[in-house]
Amino acid sequence: MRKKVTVVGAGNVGATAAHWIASKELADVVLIDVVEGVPQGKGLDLLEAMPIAKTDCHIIGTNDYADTADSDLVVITAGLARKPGMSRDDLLQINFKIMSEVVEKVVAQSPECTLIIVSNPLDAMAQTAFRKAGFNRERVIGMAGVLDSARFRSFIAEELHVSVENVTAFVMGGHGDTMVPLVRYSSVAGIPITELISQERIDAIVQRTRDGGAEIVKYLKSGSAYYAPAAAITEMTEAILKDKKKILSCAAFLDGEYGISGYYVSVPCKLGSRGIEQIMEIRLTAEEDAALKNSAAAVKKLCSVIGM
Ligand code: TXD
Repeated sequence: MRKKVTVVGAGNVGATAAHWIASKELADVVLIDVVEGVPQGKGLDLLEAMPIAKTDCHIIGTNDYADTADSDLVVITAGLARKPGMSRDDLLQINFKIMSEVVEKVVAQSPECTLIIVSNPLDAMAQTAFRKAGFNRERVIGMAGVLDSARFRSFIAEELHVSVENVTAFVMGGHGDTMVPLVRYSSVAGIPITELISQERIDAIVQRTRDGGAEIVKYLKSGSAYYAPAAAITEMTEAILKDKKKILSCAAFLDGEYGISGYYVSVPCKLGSRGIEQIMEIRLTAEEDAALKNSAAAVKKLCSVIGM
Protein backbone atom coordinates (compact mmCIF):
# COMPACT_ATOMS: atom_id res chain seq x y z
CA MET A 1 0.00 0.00 0.00
CA ARG A 2 1.19 3.47 -0.79
CA LYS A 3 2.20 5.75 2.08
CA LYS A 4 0.08 8.77 2.98
CA VAL A 5 1.52 12.22 3.67
CA THR A 6 -0.53 15.20 4.82
CA VAL A 7 0.81 18.70 4.28
CA VAL A 8 -0.86 21.31 6.49
CA GLY A 9 -0.70 24.77 4.93
CA ALA A 10 -1.17 24.97 1.16
CA GLY A 11 0.95 28.11 0.82
CA ASN A 12 4.33 28.46 -0.84
CA VAL A 13 6.26 25.91 1.19
CA GLY A 14 3.39 23.42 1.61
CA ALA A 15 2.34 23.36 -2.04
CA THR A 16 5.94 23.13 -3.27
CA ALA A 17 6.67 20.28 -0.85
CA ALA A 18 3.52 18.47 -2.05
CA HIS A 19 4.77 18.93 -5.61
CA TRP A 20 8.16 17.36 -4.89
CA ILE A 21 6.83 14.55 -2.70
CA ALA A 22 4.37 13.57 -5.43
CA SER A 23 6.81 13.93 -8.30
CA LYS A 24 9.26 11.62 -6.48
CA GLU A 25 6.35 9.18 -6.02
CA LEU A 26 6.96 8.99 -2.26
CA ALA A 27 3.33 8.94 -1.13
CA ASP A 28 -0.25 9.96 -1.73
CA VAL A 29 -0.63 13.54 -0.60
CA VAL A 30 -3.40 15.41 1.24
CA LEU A 31 -3.03 19.18 1.14
CA ILE A 32 -5.05 20.96 3.83
CA ASP A 33 -5.51 24.65 4.66
CA VAL A 34 -7.99 26.94 6.41
CA VAL A 35 -8.57 28.92 3.23
CA GLU A 36 -11.41 27.43 1.23
CA GLY A 37 -10.67 26.47 -2.35
CA VAL A 38 -6.90 26.98 -2.38
CA PRO A 39 -5.87 23.47 -1.28
CA GLN A 40 -8.58 21.97 -3.52
CA GLY A 41 -7.38 23.98 -6.53
CA LYS A 42 -3.69 23.32 -5.99
CA GLY A 43 -4.33 19.65 -5.20
CA LEU A 44 -6.35 19.13 -8.38
CA ASP A 45 -3.78 20.99 -10.48
CA LEU A 46 -1.02 18.75 -9.10
CA LEU A 47 -3.08 15.61 -9.68
CA GLU A 48 -3.49 16.62 -13.32
CA ALA A 49 0.31 16.91 -13.64
CA MET A 50 0.88 13.29 -12.63
CA PRO A 51 0.34 11.69 -16.07
CA ILE A 52 3.09 13.95 -17.43
CA ALA A 53 5.32 13.41 -14.39
CA LYS A 54 4.64 9.65 -14.87
CA THR A 55 3.87 9.05 -11.23
CA ASP A 56 0.79 7.43 -9.72
CA CYS A 57 0.45 9.46 -6.54
CA HIS A 58 -3.04 10.52 -5.62
CA ILE A 59 -3.35 14.11 -4.43
CA ILE A 60 -6.31 15.85 -2.86
CA GLY A 61 -6.85 19.28 -1.37
CA THR A 62 -9.28 19.79 1.49
CA ASN A 63 -10.37 21.86 4.50
CA ASP A 64 -11.55 18.77 6.40
CA TYR A 65 -9.19 16.94 8.77
CA ALA A 66 -11.20 13.72 8.32
CA ASP A 67 -9.46 13.44 4.92
CA THR A 68 -6.07 13.34 6.66
CA ALA A 69 -6.92 10.24 8.73
CA ASP A 70 -4.21 7.62 9.16
CA SER A 71 -1.41 9.60 7.56
CA ASP A 72 2.05 8.07 7.96
CA LEU A 73 3.67 11.46 8.05
CA VAL A 74 2.32 15.00 8.52
CA VAL A 75 4.26 18.11 7.51
CA ILE A 76 3.08 21.30 9.26
CA THR A 77 3.78 24.53 7.36
CA ALA A 78 0.69 26.41 8.56
CA GLY A 79 1.21 29.93 9.77
CA LEU A 80 2.49 33.32 8.81
CA ALA A 81 5.74 33.84 6.88
CA ARG A 82 8.19 36.72 7.32
CA LYS A 83 8.03 40.00 5.46
CA PRO A 84 11.03 42.35 5.01
CA GLY A 85 12.20 43.78 8.33
CA MET A 86 10.62 40.94 10.33
CA SER A 87 12.63 38.36 12.22
CA ARG A 88 11.45 34.77 12.54
CA ASP A 89 10.80 35.51 16.21
CA ASP A 90 8.22 38.18 15.32
CA LEU A 91 5.94 35.31 14.22
CA LEU A 92 5.96 33.67 17.65
CA GLN A 93 2.57 34.44 19.17
CA ILE A 94 0.41 34.04 16.08
CA ASN A 95 2.10 30.87 14.87
CA PHE A 96 1.99 29.39 18.39
CA LYS A 97 -1.79 29.66 18.33
CA ILE A 98 -2.00 28.15 14.84
CA MET A 99 0.45 25.33 15.66
CA SER A 100 -1.44 24.40 18.84
CA GLU A 101 -4.77 24.14 16.97
CA VAL A 102 -3.33 22.26 14.02
CA VAL A 103 -1.44 19.67 16.08
CA GLU A 104 -4.54 18.82 18.08
CA LYS A 105 -6.56 18.18 14.89
CA VAL A 106 -3.76 16.26 13.17
CA VAL A 107 -3.10 13.96 16.12
CA ALA A 108 -6.81 13.16 16.55
CA GLN A 109 -6.86 11.79 12.99
CA SER A 110 -3.37 10.27 12.76
CA PRO A 111 -2.25 9.15 16.22
CA GLU A 112 0.56 7.00 14.74
CA CYS A 113 2.07 9.58 12.39
CA THR A 114 5.49 11.22 12.41
CA LEU A 115 5.42 15.03 12.46
CA ILE A 116 7.78 17.27 10.50
CA ILE A 117 7.43 20.83 11.78
CA VAL A 118 8.29 23.69 9.46
CA SER A 119 6.53 26.88 10.68
CA ASN A 120 8.65 29.60 12.27
CA PRO A 121 10.14 30.35 14.70
CA LEU A 122 11.09 26.76 13.99
CA ASP A 123 12.59 25.44 17.20
CA ALA A 124 9.87 26.96 19.39
CA MET A 125 7.17 25.62 17.04
CA ALA A 126 8.70 22.13 17.14
CA GLN A 127 8.66 22.37 20.94
CA THR A 128 4.99 23.42 20.83
CA ALA A 129 4.11 20.48 18.58
CA PHE A 130 6.04 18.06 20.78
CA ARG A 131 4.28 19.23 23.96
CA LYS A 132 0.81 19.32 22.37
CA ALA A 133 1.07 16.03 20.48
CA GLY A 134 2.26 13.97 23.43
CA PHE A 135 4.31 11.81 21.01
CA ASN A 136 7.77 10.53 21.86
CA ARG A 137 10.56 12.80 20.67
CA GLU A 138 11.57 10.46 17.85
CA ARG A 139 8.33 11.33 16.02
CA VAL A 140 8.36 15.15 16.29
CA ILE A 141 11.12 16.55 14.10
CA GLY A 142 11.89 20.12 13.05
CA MET A 143 13.06 21.05 9.57
CA ALA A 144 15.84 23.64 9.69
CA GLY A 145 19.29 22.06 9.65
CA VAL A 146 18.78 20.42 6.24
CA LEU A 147 17.86 23.79 4.72
CA ASP A 148 20.62 25.77 6.44
CA SER A 149 23.13 23.07 5.47
CA ALA A 150 21.93 23.13 1.84
CA ARG A 151 22.50 26.88 1.74
CA PHE A 152 26.00 26.42 3.18
CA ARG A 153 26.73 23.63 0.68
CA SER A 154 25.55 25.59 -2.33
CA PHE A 155 27.70 28.61 -1.41
CA ILE A 156 30.77 26.36 -0.99
CA ALA A 157 30.10 24.68 -4.36
CA GLU A 158 29.75 28.10 -6.04
CA GLU A 159 32.95 29.37 -4.43
CA LEU A 160 35.01 26.44 -5.72
CA HIS A 161 33.07 25.78 -8.96
CA VAL A 162 32.60 22.15 -8.01
CA SER A 163 29.63 19.80 -8.08
CA VAL A 164 27.20 20.24 -5.21
CA GLU A 165 27.39 16.46 -4.89
CA ASN A 166 31.00 16.79 -3.72
CA VAL A 167 30.13 19.11 -0.85
CA THR A 168 29.37 17.81 2.62
CA ALA A 169 28.66 20.43 5.25
CA PHE A 170 26.31 20.92 8.08
CA VAL A 171 24.78 23.51 10.28
CA MET A 172 23.75 22.94 13.87
CA GLY A 173 21.87 25.03 16.42
CA GLY A 174 18.70 27.06 16.37
CA HIS A 175 17.14 28.19 13.08
CA GLY A 176 17.98 31.86 13.51
CA ASP A 177 20.79 34.33 13.71
CA THR A 178 22.60 32.13 16.23
CA MET A 179 22.83 29.04 13.98
CA VAL A 180 26.21 27.28 13.98
CA PRO A 181 27.66 26.36 10.56
CA LEU A 182 30.36 23.77 11.33
CA VAL A 183 33.36 24.67 9.20
CA ARG A 184 35.56 21.98 10.72
CA TYR A 185 33.25 19.20 9.54
CA SER A 186 32.70 20.64 6.06
CA SER A 187 34.53 19.10 3.15
CA VAL A 188 34.71 18.78 -0.62
CA ALA A 189 35.30 15.21 -1.82
CA GLY A 190 36.66 14.52 1.66
CA ILE A 191 39.07 17.51 1.66
CA PRO A 192 38.40 19.94 4.55
CA ILE A 193 37.23 23.31 3.19
CA THR A 194 39.91 25.02 5.31
CA GLU A 195 42.45 23.50 2.86
CA LEU A 196 40.64 24.94 -0.14
CA ILE A 197 39.13 28.29 0.82
CA SER A 198 40.75 31.25 2.60
CA GLN A 199 39.60 32.05 6.14
CA GLU A 200 38.28 35.39 4.96
CA ARG A 201 36.06 33.77 2.31
CA ILE A 202 34.94 31.05 4.73
CA ASP A 203 33.84 33.76 7.18
CA ALA A 204 31.87 35.48 4.41
CA ILE A 205 30.19 32.19 3.39
CA VAL A 206 29.29 31.41 7.01
CA GLN A 207 27.71 34.84 7.39
CA ARG A 208 25.80 34.48 4.11
CA THR A 209 24.49 31.13 5.36
CA ARG A 210 23.27 32.73 8.58
CA ASP A 211 21.56 35.47 6.57
CA GLY A 212 20.32 33.05 3.87
CA GLY A 213 16.66 33.36 4.77
CA ALA A 214 16.76 37.16 5.06
CA GLU A 215 18.55 37.49 1.69
CA ILE A 216 15.58 35.86 -0.02
CA VAL A 217 12.93 37.71 2.01
CA LYS A 218 14.57 40.96 0.87
CA TYR A 219 14.18 39.99 -2.79
CA LEU A 220 10.68 38.54 -2.56
CA LYS A 221 9.29 41.32 -0.34
CA SER A 222 5.98 39.54 0.18
CA GLY A 223 7.10 36.25 1.71
CA SER A 224 10.03 33.96 2.40
CA ALA A 225 11.97 31.17 0.69
CA TYR A 226 10.15 28.04 -0.41
CA TYR A 227 11.97 25.99 -3.05
CA ALA A 228 14.92 25.02 -0.84
CA PRO A 229 12.73 24.61 2.27
CA ALA A 230 10.41 22.30 0.30
CA ALA A 231 13.38 20.33 -1.03
CA ALA A 232 14.60 19.90 2.56
CA ILE A 233 11.17 18.63 3.67
CA THR A 234 11.20 16.17 0.78
CA GLU A 235 14.64 14.81 1.70
CA MET A 236 13.51 14.22 5.30
CA THR A 237 10.22 12.66 4.12
CA GLU A 238 12.08 10.29 1.80
CA ALA A 239 14.55 9.28 4.54
CA ILE A 240 11.67 8.39 6.88
CA LEU A 241 9.28 6.72 4.43
CA LYS A 242 12.03 4.66 2.80
CA ASP A 243 13.73 3.92 6.15
CA LYS A 244 17.02 5.16 4.71
CA LYS A 245 18.84 5.69 8.04
CA LYS A 246 20.16 8.92 6.56
CA ILE A 247 22.20 11.33 8.66
CA LEU A 248 20.68 14.79 8.37
CA SER A 249 20.80 17.87 10.54
CA CYS A 250 17.33 18.09 12.12
CA ALA A 251 15.81 19.99 15.01
CA ALA A 252 15.47 17.39 17.77
CA PHE A 253 14.31 17.58 21.37
CA LEU A 254 17.52 17.21 23.35
CA ASP A 255 17.57 15.32 26.60
CA GLY A 256 21.11 15.85 27.81
CA GLU A 257 22.84 15.45 24.42
CA TYR A 258 25.42 18.21 23.91
CA GLY A 259 24.77 19.25 27.51
CA ILE A 260 21.33 20.64 26.52
CA SER A 261 18.10 19.45 28.10
CA GLY A 262 14.50 20.20 27.26
CA TYR A 263 14.85 22.16 24.01
CA TYR A 264 14.88 21.74 20.25
CA VAL A 265 17.96 22.65 18.23
CA SER A 266 19.37 21.16 15.05
CA VAL A 267 21.88 18.37 15.53
CA PRO A 268 22.95 15.49 13.25
CA CYS A 269 20.26 12.80 13.41
CA LYS A 270 19.74 9.40 11.81
CA LEU A 271 16.34 9.43 10.10
CA GLY A 272 14.51 6.18 9.41
CA SER A 273 11.05 4.66 9.68
CA ARG A 274 10.96 5.31 13.43
CA GLY A 275 11.73 9.00 12.89
CA ILE A 276 14.86 10.16 14.70
CA GLU A 277 16.53 6.80 15.34
CA GLN A 278 19.73 8.24 16.74
CA ILE A 279 21.17 11.59 17.70
CA MET A 280 24.82 11.69 16.69
CA GLU A 281 26.96 13.36 19.32
CA ILE A 282 30.07 14.72 17.67
CA ARG A 283 32.92 16.33 19.53
CA LEU A 284 32.85 20.12 19.48
CA THR A 285 35.59 22.63 20.23
CA ALA A 286 35.01 24.96 23.18
CA GLU A 287 34.07 27.72 20.75
CA GLU A 288 31.56 25.57 18.81
CA ASP A 289 30.10 24.27 22.06
CA ALA A 290 29.63 27.83 23.34
CA ALA A 291 27.95 28.84 20.04
CA LEU A 292 25.56 25.87 20.28
CA LYS A 293 24.68 26.66 23.89
CA ASN A 294 24.15 30.31 22.97
CA SER A 295 21.78 29.16 20.23
CA ALA A 296 19.90 26.89 22.66
CA ALA A 297 19.58 29.80 25.10
CA ALA A 298 17.88 31.87 22.37
CA VAL A 299 15.41 28.99 21.78
CA LYS A 300 14.80 28.68 25.54
CA LYS A 301 13.94 32.38 25.75
CA LEU A 302 11.32 32.07 23.00
CA CYS A 303 9.83 28.93 24.54
CA SER A 304 9.44 30.64 27.91
CA VAL A 305 7.41 33.45 26.28
CA ILE A 306 4.83 30.90 25.12
CA GLY A 307 5.08 28.75 28.26
CA MET A 308 6.44 25.75 26.39
O1 TXD B 1 13.42 26.41 7.63
C1 TXD B 1 12.26 26.50 7.91
N1 TXD B 1 11.76 25.77 8.89
C2 TXD B 1 11.37 27.41 7.16
C3 TXD B 1 10.17 27.87 7.79
C4 TXD B 1 11.65 27.77 5.82
C5 TXD B 1 10.74 28.49 5.09
C6 TXD B 1 9.48 28.94 5.64
N2 TXD B 1 9.36 28.75 7.04
C7 TXD B 1 8.07 29.03 7.69
O2 TXD B 1 7.07 28.15 7.18
C8 TXD B 1 7.51 30.40 7.45
O3 TXD B 1 8.14 31.37 8.29
C9 TXD B 1 6.06 30.19 7.81
O4 TXD B 1 5.90 30.21 9.22
C10 TXD B 1 5.79 28.76 7.29
C11 TXD B 1 5.05 28.71 5.95
O5 TXD B 1 5.71 29.50 5.01
P1 TXD B 1 5.06 29.79 3.56
O6 TXD B 1 6.04 30.55 2.79
O7 TXD B 1 4.50 28.54 2.99
O8 TXD B 1 3.86 30.74 3.99
P2 TXD B 1 2.48 30.98 3.20
O9 TXD B 1 2.70 30.90 1.72
O10 TXD B 1 1.89 32.23 3.76
O11 TXD B 1 1.58 29.73 3.61
C12 TXD B 1 1.12 29.51 4.89
C13 TXD B 1 -0.21 28.82 4.76
C14 TXD B 1 -1.29 29.70 4.12
O12 TXD B 1 -1.84 29.04 3.00
C15 TXD B 1 -2.32 29.85 5.24
O13 TXD B 1 -3.67 29.92 4.77
C16 TXD B 1 -2.08 28.57 6.03
O14 TXD B 1 -0.67 28.45 6.07
N3 TXD B 1 -2.66 28.60 7.38
C17 TXD B 1 -3.25 27.50 7.92
N4 TXD B 1 -3.44 26.27 7.43
C18 TXD B 1 -4.10 25.39 8.23
N5 TXD B 1 -4.55 25.69 9.45
C19 TXD B 1 -4.37 26.93 9.98
N6 TXD B 1 -4.81 27.21 11.21
C20 TXD B 1 -3.69 27.90 9.19
N7 TXD B 1 -3.36 29.20 9.37
C21 TXD B 1 -2.72 29.60 8.26
